[in-house]
Amino acid sequence: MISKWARYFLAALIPALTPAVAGAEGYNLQAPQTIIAHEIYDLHTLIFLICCAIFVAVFGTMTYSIIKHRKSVGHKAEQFHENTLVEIIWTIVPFIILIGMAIPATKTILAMKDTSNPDLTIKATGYQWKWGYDYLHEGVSFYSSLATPRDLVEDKTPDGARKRAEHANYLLEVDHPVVVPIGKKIRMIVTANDVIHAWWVPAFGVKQDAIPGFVRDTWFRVDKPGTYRGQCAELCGKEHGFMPIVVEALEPEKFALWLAEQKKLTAANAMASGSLDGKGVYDKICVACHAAGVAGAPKFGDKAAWAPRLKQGQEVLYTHALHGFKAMPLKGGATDLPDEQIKAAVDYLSAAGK
Ligand code: HEC
Ligand SMILES: [Cu+2]
Repeated sequence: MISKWARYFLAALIPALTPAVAGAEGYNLQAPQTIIAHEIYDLHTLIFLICCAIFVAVFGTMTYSIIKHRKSVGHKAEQFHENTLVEIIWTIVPFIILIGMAIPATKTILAMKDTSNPDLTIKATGYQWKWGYDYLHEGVSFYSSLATPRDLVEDKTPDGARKRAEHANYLLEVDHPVVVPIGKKIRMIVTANDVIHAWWVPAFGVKQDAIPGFVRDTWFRVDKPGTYRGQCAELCGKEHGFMPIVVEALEPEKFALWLAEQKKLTAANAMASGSLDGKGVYDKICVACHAAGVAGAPKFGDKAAWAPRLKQGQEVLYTHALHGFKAMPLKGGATDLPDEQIKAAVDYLSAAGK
């Protein structure tokens, strides 16, 4: 028979635990979106329940003993010093409990570390205080910074408190989110440029320290399109709270469009910063024919002349410029220039002809 006290104890404990076990929003981990996050979630629940069972067993026994066997009802203390059986039991039982928790936990950790055969590799670099992303083998790079207006953060706008409350993703929004395709294995390579940061997206079950001078990796595969939010999870300076992470998961077709668009932007940025100098190449080489429109060469900036050529698409123009086309000589005659430089010059010419 359960004593009256034990029943009171259980009656108090069960409602206190129900929200966490039932996964009520706000008390539990975020809804898992990847296999790993699911495994972590289930481990969390399992170990939490084991802890609860131990708690109930230990405190139940203790409370029962204290009340039932108290001195005032005339109970005399039992002596079991150097009782081998008891000592063996209280060594073996915790051992079994620990092994029972370690086996599933180790399986999950091994799965978390299995970054083999990714479909896409993205490098995330932590900076004080933003994230830089490089899509390796794709030539796409950008920085991702906090998009919440500074005035709102520093409470300089009138009625700031209300406006902050209306800002659904206050401090969890960025100018350029990381975009990934759904259903694909994404390998994240994580490092840092200055101090230690950590790339953390709770719904993916991913939390990886970003350490300067070291490269660590992790992976995830999201199945549902959507926007997932995370934060830097390593105290990294005064604006540690202002370098959130936003991951946009798109259908593969939409992702391909996005990637193509980014490639163009990245090439344009590289050109603007001088590393791919389309204008420089044009001024040195292509200008000879294209400035005035020599021998049927489409004139620089002449929209009517460029319109039908642009219609062919950039890839065709690259090929013609690289390999020659009718009176257009191979690489405009500058055969020693790398392909990328010629392509940059084509971009420069076609941008002017748009
Ligand atoms: C010796 C003169 C000459 C030079 C130098 C030259 N081009 Fe041309 N280019 C032409 C002529 C002529 C055409 C027109 C070919 C045609 O369609 O008949 C042309 C056409 C092109 C076209 C359009 C191809 C098409 O499919 O319509 C591109 C793009 C182009 N040139 C890029 C360049 C670039 C980039 C350079 C510098 C690296 C360059 N050209 C240097 C003569 C030149
Ligand atoms: Cu940080």
